[in-house]
Amino acid sequence: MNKYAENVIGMLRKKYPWEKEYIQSVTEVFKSITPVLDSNMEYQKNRILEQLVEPDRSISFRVPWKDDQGMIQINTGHRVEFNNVLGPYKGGLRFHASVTLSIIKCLGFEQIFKNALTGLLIGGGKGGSDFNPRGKSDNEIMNFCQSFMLELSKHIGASTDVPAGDIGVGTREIGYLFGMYRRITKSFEGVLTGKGLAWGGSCLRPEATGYGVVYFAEEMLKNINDSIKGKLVSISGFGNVAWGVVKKINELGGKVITLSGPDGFIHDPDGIVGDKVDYMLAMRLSGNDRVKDYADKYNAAFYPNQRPWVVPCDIAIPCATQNELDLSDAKILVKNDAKYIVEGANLPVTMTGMEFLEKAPVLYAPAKACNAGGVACSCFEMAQNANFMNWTEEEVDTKLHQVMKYIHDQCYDTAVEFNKKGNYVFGANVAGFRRVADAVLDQGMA
Ligand code: NDP
Ligand code: 2IT
Repeated sequence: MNKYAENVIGMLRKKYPWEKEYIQSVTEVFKSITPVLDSNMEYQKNRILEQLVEPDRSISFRVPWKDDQGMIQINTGHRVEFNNVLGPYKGGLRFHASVTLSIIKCLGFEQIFKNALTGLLIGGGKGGSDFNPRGKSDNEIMNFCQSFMLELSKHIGASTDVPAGDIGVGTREIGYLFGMYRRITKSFEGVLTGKGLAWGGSCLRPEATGYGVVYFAEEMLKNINDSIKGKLVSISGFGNVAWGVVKKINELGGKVITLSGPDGFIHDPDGIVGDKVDYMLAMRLSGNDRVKDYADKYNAAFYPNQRPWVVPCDIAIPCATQNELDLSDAKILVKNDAKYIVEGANLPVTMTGMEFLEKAPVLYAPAKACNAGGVACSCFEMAQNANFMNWTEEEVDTKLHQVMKYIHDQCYDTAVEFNKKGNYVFGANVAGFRRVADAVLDQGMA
């Protein structure tokens, strides 16, 4: 690694020794950008890395709410506004018991470069809470969202910071959050994305992340004269991203044969097609964190407490959460002749898994490049809201396709420029970093 980058990581380790996830994501990006830092001293002279690793501001707050028994519950909320050199802070809200400030900073850091890769005008941010939506009633979810927004509303706005969904936050939660923002501020504006279609949402936003992942994969395969048609695809998760991936893979003639949840995975050799795809949505909305229900209903095999990567496939697409595919999973996939690993979730592959995949005979696409379709569509939603207009499904889909091809080509071309053809991790990190870092230089923050 470049010496300057090493020093900045050392400084982070000293200052925030408990932020392991955050430091991991910074290290991963800094490893890649070594040749750029080596060849351009302007970045070091202007202390660009120090400027990027310290968020513009990070807000943590208490979220009190009442459960259905009338008991007061307390959770912690966060919003990290990382960097707005390319546009309003933009990134999702995650509600999950595992949320900590370190995880939000790690996701927010990734988001800066992901958003930069889209070529659109969006900066980087992320937020969330350790609130666990599993098993909560609709009323409890609403109470929590309203209390969360009571504080968050002081910090966000259509041209300052625009949150969206992530794990545990879908259209229902965005609805409660948006309703409370509107009541507090009297303002009906594009302050959140992922809204319902009837009240300012964009068509295809629910599908956009998953569709984008598959559009990216399609470009990657096309580039070596291959296609999705006839491919066996293993995925993890059964949430929003997984659902979009399944729909688009089916449309392009591939076959998805696995899904997973915290309870284990299912293997359905007939493919997740027809009403099985709708059933994914029903399972998600049921509030049960079980994928076994699918196996019971459709007579598929269920493997408790295991991950789906043992099933032979051509394409593996992790779509659940961070660090869900480790070195041993990566080795099994390669041994079983998987040719493409495409990240639907954010940071799903562990550091050692990544290092192995970068050298393995596979094409490996990192999340910040291939799951950027969600945030890109969020930006389309902001544009529609700013103009009080709605675009058609065809318009949104065409633009989404263009953005994903643009991201693919940037990653590919940047890797070629540095003699690392086919290394999408390198291409994504360098292309994203250069756009942000050069904007910081142009805007004279140093
Ligand atoms: P959902 O909440 O719709 O689904 C998440 C899925 O992952 C659920 O099946 C969930 O089960 C499972 N999951 C969550 N945490 C864990 C865990 N610790 N162990 C095992 N399983 C887990 O979220 P999304 O589909 O929106 O998000 C999935 C991934 O995609 C995340 O990494 C997210 O950051 C990323 N992403 C999402 C975008 C979006 O637009 N929604 C955009 C870009 C990336 P359970 O809840 O029961 O734990
Ligand atoms: O990780 C992500 O890119 C998201 N959760 C979507 C962010 C957004 O603002 O749409």
